[in-house]
Amino acid sequence: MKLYRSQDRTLVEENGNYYPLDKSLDALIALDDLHAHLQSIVSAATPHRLAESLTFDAPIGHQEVWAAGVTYYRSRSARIEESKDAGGGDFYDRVYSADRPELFFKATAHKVAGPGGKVRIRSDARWSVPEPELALLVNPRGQIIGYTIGNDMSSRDIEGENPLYLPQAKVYDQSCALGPGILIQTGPMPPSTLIRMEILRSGAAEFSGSTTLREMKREPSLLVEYLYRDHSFPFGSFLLTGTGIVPPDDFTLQSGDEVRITIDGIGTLTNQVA
Ligand code: DO4
Ligand code: MG
Repeated sequence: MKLYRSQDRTLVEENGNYYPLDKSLDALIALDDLHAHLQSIVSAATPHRLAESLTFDAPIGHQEVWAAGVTYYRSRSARIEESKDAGGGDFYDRVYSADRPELFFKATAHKVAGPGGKVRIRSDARWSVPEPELALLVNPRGQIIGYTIGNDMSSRDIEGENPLYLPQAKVYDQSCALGPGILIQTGPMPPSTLIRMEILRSGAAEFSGSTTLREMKREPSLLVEYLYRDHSFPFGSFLLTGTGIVPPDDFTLQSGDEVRITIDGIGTLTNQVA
């Protein structure tokens, strides 16, 4: 079952049928057992076939979006390379193997683009990339209740110049995209789950890459355990789990590029670069 937001309504989808809900996303995420609640609605209601023209909004309410970093070997190597003049070899290598993960604040709803919306590159950045990531939906009690697709847009030149610039490299208007819907599932995603990214320029593929969740070094539940330690989230949170796909160093995003991120079982998140 997948949860969607469309024109300020919430909907649950199963087998191509959509069922309107009478609760906000915030209220749904706070429920004791969201999966059971949605299942009871799907079993009791008459399905609606949606009009073709329906568009989906970012599936976020008042949740904060956080992100984990350097959870894939590919991310570790790319960061070491981009920050070598700033001594990056050491601190990225250390965080890759340390018990404590890298966790950083990424966005609130205001900074998040939905499916079909525009993501942005910073006006003062020269080297920008999308980061395709599995996003966990975590309820206020620290339980993972769903999964969606996240794009952790990043300014690699700013991040590489000095690690203390990370918040500026990562957090700005439309620096994050989420969607299209949230797969509501309490069990883990299979390690074989494929994450794919394609970047189109003038309609032609400029970059494509893939990875699987098996390549992720850390357990999602442990990332959540660190995030929720001494830290409360009354509306729950989204946690991006890091990127395992990094375009080559001579690639930078341009205005007009289209970023397509697909995760097995969830769908495809498509955004244009403003
Ligand atoms: O350490 C910088 C950010 C890492 C990151 O965003 C990632 O690995 O996905
Ligand atoms: Mg990232």
